[in-house]
Amino acid sequence: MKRLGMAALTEVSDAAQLPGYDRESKACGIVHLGMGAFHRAHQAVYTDQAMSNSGGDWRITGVSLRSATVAGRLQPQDCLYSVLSEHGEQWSLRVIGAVKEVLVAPRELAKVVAAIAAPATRIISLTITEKGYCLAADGRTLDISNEALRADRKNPAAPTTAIGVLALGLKRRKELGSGPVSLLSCDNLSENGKLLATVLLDYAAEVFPGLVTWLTENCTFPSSMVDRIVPAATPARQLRQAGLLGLEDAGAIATEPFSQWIIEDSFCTEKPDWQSAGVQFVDDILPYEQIKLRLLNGSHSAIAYCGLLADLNTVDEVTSDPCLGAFVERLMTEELMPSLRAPANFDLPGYRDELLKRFGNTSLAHRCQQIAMDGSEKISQRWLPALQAGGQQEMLHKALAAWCYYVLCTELEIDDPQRDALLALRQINQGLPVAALLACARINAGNVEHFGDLCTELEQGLRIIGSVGVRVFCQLRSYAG
Ligand code: CS2
Repeated sequence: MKRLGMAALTEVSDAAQLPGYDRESKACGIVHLGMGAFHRAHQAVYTDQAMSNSGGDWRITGVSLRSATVAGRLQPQDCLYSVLSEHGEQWSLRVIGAVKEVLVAPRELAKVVAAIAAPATRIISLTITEKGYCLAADGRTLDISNEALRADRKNPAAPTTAIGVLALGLKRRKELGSGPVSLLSCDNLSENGKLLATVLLDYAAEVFPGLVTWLTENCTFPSSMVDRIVPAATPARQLRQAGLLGLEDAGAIATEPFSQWIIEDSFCTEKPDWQSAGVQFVDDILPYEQIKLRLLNGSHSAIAYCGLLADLNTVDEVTSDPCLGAFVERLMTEELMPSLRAPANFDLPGYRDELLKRFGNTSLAHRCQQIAMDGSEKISQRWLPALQAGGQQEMLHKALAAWCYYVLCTELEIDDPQRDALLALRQINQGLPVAALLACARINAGNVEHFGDLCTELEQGLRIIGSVGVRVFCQLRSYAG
């Protein structure tokens, strides 16, 4: 089978939609840090559609911060790749042309810096995941004890962290007089734009003090809420997708039909015609972020940990399990929904119903293991605000118990920036170090009321999971006290 690329575009199957613009004539306007599947199935698709609708020089220079895998897959096919959206019988396939090149920061730092500093670059967007922000235990400021960041602070001309690379590029931009740039965070963190501004300014204040005023005068940091479920690609699924496309595609991504992007309207530069591609611009992003983070991501994490303990592999297997499915629905309806302040006319029950359908999408085969990753970073974004909101929390505590059990009482693989600390807690044989574990997830006596009671309840929960299993545990009406 031939491979996808500019020369093979005419051989793409009729079932696939092609970029609706002349690719070669479009220059880059966006630098994106973090070229994972999520960016390629979300922001890049909106940008592709915006250029099809209204033109503009908005192609994307992608930057991988660590691995050369994505560059190795995309460069040989002129950075073209296909996105399959699928739910049951319904599917559609399109080839995305928005990405112009993929740079690998560890080996091409000078090019990355030049791209950030180029006058043509008007937007720098990021999907660097929660841990990329290097947040301290307070969840709001830069973690100066972070090892990679410490190395960057010592040697800011050769950074490896996203923050270090961004700061170096922006310093160059200032020196060249290339003008303002909008910095757009697309990660699952509440008020992601504010957090990005804080960590970047904290870092700059220490290593490039002369940059701080320039940043405040030349950059804005719109927050945004991004939503599309994008499971990690598998070779088997890519093979099937190649069959639909009629060409081999090493960058193939499969996702769901649903996609949403809500952005705070605070750009200091022009932007692509994203609105025509379905992006919603709002003045106050917070309620939308909270709804998505708590109801989608909060439920997702509960599904992942309960699913792993029940020996289930995928999200749809968990939500179709009679005990766990009912548990997830109660968590959403009885606890997470009441903790939220929805904007006027927002249909929260409708949103939940749609989420349950999305979770039930068997085409995605979204693995619990993928969502379980980086729990120590995700939990404070997804569960802590609901813990702090008061009200009924029985299910939420059970979800938290499932995470604690997974870390402390199983042999299951842990993929987490605090892996070493979590494994050390797993080794402790005397008692259950629940409080120490919660502290790793930024939950402590300082930010949650009745923290001691919570720990006692969780310890009891862990024992119950150990004796009756997670399914029965999740069904128990009340066990605390
Ligand atoms: C998931 C998210 O992996 C995870 O932690 O909860 O990636 C989720 O699929 C997206 O935020 C959906 O928009």
